Amino acid sequence: GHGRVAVELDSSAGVAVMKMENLPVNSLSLDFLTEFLISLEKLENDRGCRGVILTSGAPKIFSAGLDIMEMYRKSTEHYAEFWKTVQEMWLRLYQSNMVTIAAINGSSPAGGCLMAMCCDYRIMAENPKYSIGLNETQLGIVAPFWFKDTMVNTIGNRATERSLELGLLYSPPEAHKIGLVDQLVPEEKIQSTAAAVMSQWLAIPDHARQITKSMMRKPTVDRLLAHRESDIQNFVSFITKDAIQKSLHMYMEMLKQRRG
Ligand code: CO8
Repeated sequence: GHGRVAVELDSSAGVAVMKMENLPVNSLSLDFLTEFLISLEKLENDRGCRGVILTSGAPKIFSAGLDIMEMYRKSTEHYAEFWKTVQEMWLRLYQSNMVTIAAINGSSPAGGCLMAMCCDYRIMAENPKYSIGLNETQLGIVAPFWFKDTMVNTIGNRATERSLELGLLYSPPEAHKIGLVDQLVPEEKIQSTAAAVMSQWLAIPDHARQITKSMMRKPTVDRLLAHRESDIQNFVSFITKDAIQKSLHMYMEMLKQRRG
């Protein structure tokens, strides 16, 4: 399929808006991640684009995180391919040369929170119905070390330890308080605020900012690059365990029942 990532480039500002439109909840399926990577790569190679605002076209949801169906009753080959693509998304987004701003206009659990944390700056709509966090342990699964590293780099060690062990999903004010998001705004102001923040960041010379970003993030990236293959093997052997498949099944049933 096509058109699950809508890209609008404002050439005069040098800023693109990347709107995720994998309805209903922007779950990160293999197909969606592949399309996302192609769109990001195009912008990365476009000299006319210096900044990206990442946001959602799905009502009330930024992204529901990794597509659970990609982790359930599939072949080991499929799991390996899926995980490699998740790694690739993180590597590309976390190391982007562009200024990346997340305009979090909905809930953002797990992989959705990871995507937001990859950005240089996070603005969240102050809607009490939205939440954000790495809730993996609530599904009976464990966030990989590079999810953990990304969170440590964002909110520090202690807040990460507590967040990860309890699988906490934070309301916007809580997320702001611990620094998981940088700014809260009324929902209708989120795009204009993102554009205003973007112009502040773009006032800094690209070269100096890019080298600084790389200096901050490279050690974290290098850790995954050094263990990329074993991280894939870990994921495959973890996700194929009966107990884990059972946990995912129960979690999906819980989601269904919650809906009534
Ligand atoms: N993957 C696949 N399908 C999903 C997902 C998902 N992550 N989330 C929701 N859906 C589906 C629902 O099952 C439902 O499908 P259907 O209509 O066919 O029954 C549809 O999307 C709509 O969902 P809801 O009715 O629940 O919509 P709501 O608006 O009420 O709620 C939420 C939206 C808040 C996103 C809610 O669906 C939710 O909480 N989803 C689960 C989010 C979550 O926990 N994601 C974690 C995924 S794991 C991850 O990202 C990192 C894993 C790291 C792996 C490490 C292993 C080693």
